[in-house]
Amino acid sequence: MTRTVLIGAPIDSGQRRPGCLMGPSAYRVAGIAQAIRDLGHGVEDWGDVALPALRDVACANPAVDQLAETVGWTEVLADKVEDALADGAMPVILGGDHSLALGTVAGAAAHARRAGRPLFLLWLDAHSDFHTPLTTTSGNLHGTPVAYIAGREGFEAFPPFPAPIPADRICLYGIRSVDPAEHAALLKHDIAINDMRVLDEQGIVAPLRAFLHRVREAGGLLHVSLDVDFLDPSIAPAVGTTVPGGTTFREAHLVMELLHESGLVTSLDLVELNPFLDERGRTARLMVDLVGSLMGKKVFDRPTRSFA
Ligand code: B3U
Ligand code: MN
Ligand code: MN
Repeated sequence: MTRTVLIGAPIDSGQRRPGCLMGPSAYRVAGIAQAIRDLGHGVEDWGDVALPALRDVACANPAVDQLAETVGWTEVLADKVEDALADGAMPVILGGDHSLALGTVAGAAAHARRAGRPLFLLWLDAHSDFHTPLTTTSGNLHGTPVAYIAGREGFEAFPPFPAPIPADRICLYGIRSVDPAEHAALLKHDIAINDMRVLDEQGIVAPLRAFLHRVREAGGLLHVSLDVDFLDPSIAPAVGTTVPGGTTFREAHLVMELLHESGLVTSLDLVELNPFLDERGRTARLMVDLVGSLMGKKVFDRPTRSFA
C-alpha cells in the first residue's frame, strides 16, 4: 500500500492557450482519488496550491511570457512536493501545464539530497522541454523544465535548482518534437533520448527496463513526469500541443504497468491536460486509467517478473 497525496496545480502560465488551469478539477471529476483508493492505497487530497505574491524578476529574452507567475508557482510547488515526500507519501501532481515540473522536480531533488539518495527523472513527452529562458523562441516556459533540472544556465530568475540531476539519470521517452536550439544542446549532454525512432525499433519495453534497472542499481528515487502529448492525439485530444505519432493506448498502459512492477516511482506529475479541448472527459479519464495501471491495476495478478 502506498500513501498518495494529490496536489492540485492549476497552472496556465507556461504556455498561452488557456485551459490547463482546469486540469485539477477535471482529474477530480474523473475520479482520480477513488481510482487509487480502489487499488488499496491511501489517498489524501491536499487541494490546490495558490500563487504567492509575485516578485520582480527579469530575463534578457523579451519573448519569455509570464516569468514572474512561473517563478511563483515553482517556489510554492517545490515546497509542497518536498513536504509530501518528507512525510513519507507519494505526491501526485494534478496539472497544470508542464512548467509546473520546474517546481515539482526541484522539490523532489531537495528531498533526495536530504535523504542522501540519487534522484532519477523519466520524462514521458512528445517534446524534450530542453530550452532555457534564453533559447526559447516561443517564450513558453513549459518548454524549459528539463534544462532547469539538468542544471543549464539561463534560469537566474528562478531559485537555484537544489541538486541538478546528472544527464545520465535523465530519460526522455516518446520524443518526436525537438526545436533546433534544444537539439544542439541535447547533443552536448549524455541524456538518454528515446525518441519514436528508438521506440519503433526496440519496442516500448526494452529501453524502459534498461533505465529502471539503472535506477534500482543506484538505489534511486524516481520522479515520473507524464505529459498528455506522450499519448497519440487520436486517444488523447485534450492537449494544446498535439504531435502525431504518439504512444498507443496499449503501449501507454504497458509503460505504466512496468513502472508499477518496478516499485520505484516516488513522485508523479500529470501535465498539459486542457479540459477545454477534451471530448466529454475522454482524455481526463484515460489519464486516470493510466494512473490506475501505475498504481497496480491489472487484468491478472501474475507474479512480478525480475528486472535483470
Ligand atoms: N519546443 C516548443 C514546443 C513545446 C514544448 N513543449 C511543448 N511544446 N508542450 C516550445 O515552445 O518550446
Ligand atoms: Mn512537456
Ligand atoms: Mn509535450
